[in-house]
Order: sequence, then structure tokens, then C-alpha cells
Amino acid sequence: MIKNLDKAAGRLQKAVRQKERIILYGDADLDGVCSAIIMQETLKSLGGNIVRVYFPDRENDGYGITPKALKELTAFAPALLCAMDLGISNFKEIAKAKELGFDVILVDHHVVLDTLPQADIIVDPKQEGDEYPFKELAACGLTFRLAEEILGDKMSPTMRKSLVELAAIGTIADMMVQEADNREIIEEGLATLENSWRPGVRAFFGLQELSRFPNLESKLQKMISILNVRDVEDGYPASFRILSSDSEREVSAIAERLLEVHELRKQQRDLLLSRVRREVAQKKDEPIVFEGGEDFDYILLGALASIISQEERKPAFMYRKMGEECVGSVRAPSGQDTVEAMKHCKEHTITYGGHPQASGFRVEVKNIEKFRDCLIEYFKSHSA
Ligand SMILES: [Mn+2]
Repeated sequence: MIKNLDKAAGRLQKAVRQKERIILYGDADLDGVCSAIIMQETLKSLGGNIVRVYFPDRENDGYGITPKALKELTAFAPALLCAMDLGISNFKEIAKAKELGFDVILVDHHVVLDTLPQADIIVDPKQEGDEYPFKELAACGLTFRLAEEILGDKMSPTMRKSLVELAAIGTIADMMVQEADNREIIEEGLATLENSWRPGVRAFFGLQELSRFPNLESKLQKMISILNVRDVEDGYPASFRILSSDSEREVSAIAERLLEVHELRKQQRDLLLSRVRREVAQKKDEPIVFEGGEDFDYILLGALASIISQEERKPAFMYRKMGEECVGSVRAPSGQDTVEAMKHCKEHTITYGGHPQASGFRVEVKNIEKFRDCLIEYFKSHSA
């Protein structure tokens, strides 16, 4: 049993029974969005009083539970705040949320830093004392397990299909290893995906561009990269608006538009990529790639870092300079632990966290070179 899964389920059931206000807070990527929709549909099927589904705007407010979010959400306090795919490194913010009158449940799968935040219930298979053997569930996989625990035999076969499809999409999008629980979730979810009842999924399989791809896997990859396009309306990412909508017409319009933006983004990414490659060619001896600037579009950082780290077989740190701060995205080949490296250099950071092979950071502009030098030193002695 995943540690605290039963406690989290019990607490959410109690909130439903007592008509407590419930806030769902998800990361804005597909894993977080799929988690939030799974939880939303689960609790709504029981009559839960969900007053807000919140996604932080990573580009403007940063990752995780943000001070800006708490400022807005405080209007709903007291309430139960269920955070998914984030939170495990939000020590200050969670302490603040408690002060404001929230009960906090975290469903996260990111690496636990030195201590745990002061949340009431934490589900994270990477925490100490969790004896569940498989540690690599995505947040949406954990949320699906939580939904099973909450609903028990109230989860109809139809509902199960539509939730596990989301869990499969989010697990693949988060690039989790396709083993054990993840493989089960993916196999079960993909079995019905092309005939999904979810209008948002149907909209994609109806797109001309998708029909060109030869098999389900490649179609799904295309769908995921389109859903990843940043397009926020009233605080809601397009992926959430599409996947949670029940209007066929609304979803096809959004899907068509995202597809256009997606093509544009690809061109922008390729431009930036060729610039970064030229820089990297000058610095072949360094153990890492560390590049950034004011014109590094935040939304492209993850993709850039991922491509460069594969090409160079080195950890790649890509950042955007925004005012006084640099916000970065990190990818590394397997065997290299970027979270451990940043822990070693944490005196130069504002925050950092994530997975060994995919992580992020915020660093003050005045410390960015110290941070880079510290990482270079670290990887000189810890290279795979
Ligand atoms: Mn995730």
C-alpha cells in the first residue's frame, strides 16, 4: 500500500460528506492537469463541493504552490486544499497555507528534499517509510490510485475507463518508466483511447494531422506535444479546458488553434536550438551545458534542455533571465542526478527540485555564475 493513500482517501471522503470547500491545485503540465481532472471527476461524482481548480502560471509565477495563488485562494479559507504533482518542496508556502486556514493534502512524486513540508497528509512514494515497491508512478497515476481508494466499487467500468485514459496520457507525457504500475495504467488506458468518450480526446483523433501517423503511440505523442502548448485562458491551461470539457464544438476549436501555435513554437524552438548548439560547440570540455538569456522563451526551456542533453550526453541547464531572477529547466542522461547536484549548490539558489533526470531551479541573476561554477565543479567529480 502506498503510504497515506488510505488517509488521503478518508480525508477527501469526509470533506465530501461534510460539504467542505475543496480546492484542487495542480501543476500546469499534463501530469498535473490529468491529476486534477481525475480528482475533480471523482469528487464530483460523489457530490463534492469543489470551489476552485487552480493551476499556477509557471511562466509568470513560477512552479509549485505560489504566494500569488495563496493570496487568491485565501478567499475560500477554511477549505481542504489538495495539491497534485507539486508541493513537496513548498515548505514556506504550505506553512502559510496552514496559517490561512487550509488543510493540505499533497499528492506528489517528486524527490523529497531534506525534510517534509507541514502538510496534513502527504502521498509521495519517495518519502521515508513508504514501503510500496514501485516508486515511479506519475502524479496522475497516484491520483488514479487515490480515486480507486475513494470510490471503491462506486467506480463504474465506464468511469474507470475514462479516468485511466487520463492517467495513461499523463504518465506518458511525464516520461515515466513504462514498468510495473505504469505499464498497467498505460496498457489499460490506451486500450480504449481511440474510442474514448471524452470529447477532448476524440477531438484529437479527429484531426487531419493525427490521422497521418501510423500507429497509436505516434498519434499519442503528437497529441501530447500539441496539448503541451501553452495557452492559458482565465488561468486555465488549454489542456485542462480540452480534456475536462464536455462540448465537442468547444474542444475542436481549441485543438485546431493549439495545432497552429504548436507549429509556430516548433520554428521558434529550432531557431533557439541552433543558437545553443553553436555555443555548446565552443565549450566541449565542460561537463555540463549551461545556457540562458532574456530571450530564452520559458516555455521552450524543457524541450531545449531535453534535446541538448541527449545530443551532448551531459546534464543541460537552460534558463530564462526574468528581471532579477533566472528560472531554469534541467534535463540529464540517466545515471546523473541533477537534484543532488543542485542540493550541493543550494546556497546559490532560491528554490530547486524535481527528479534526478528532470528538474528545475530559480536563482538570482547575481548568483547565476556562482551557481554554474559550482555545478561544473560538482559534475567534474561526479560524472557518469
Ligand atoms: Mn509529474
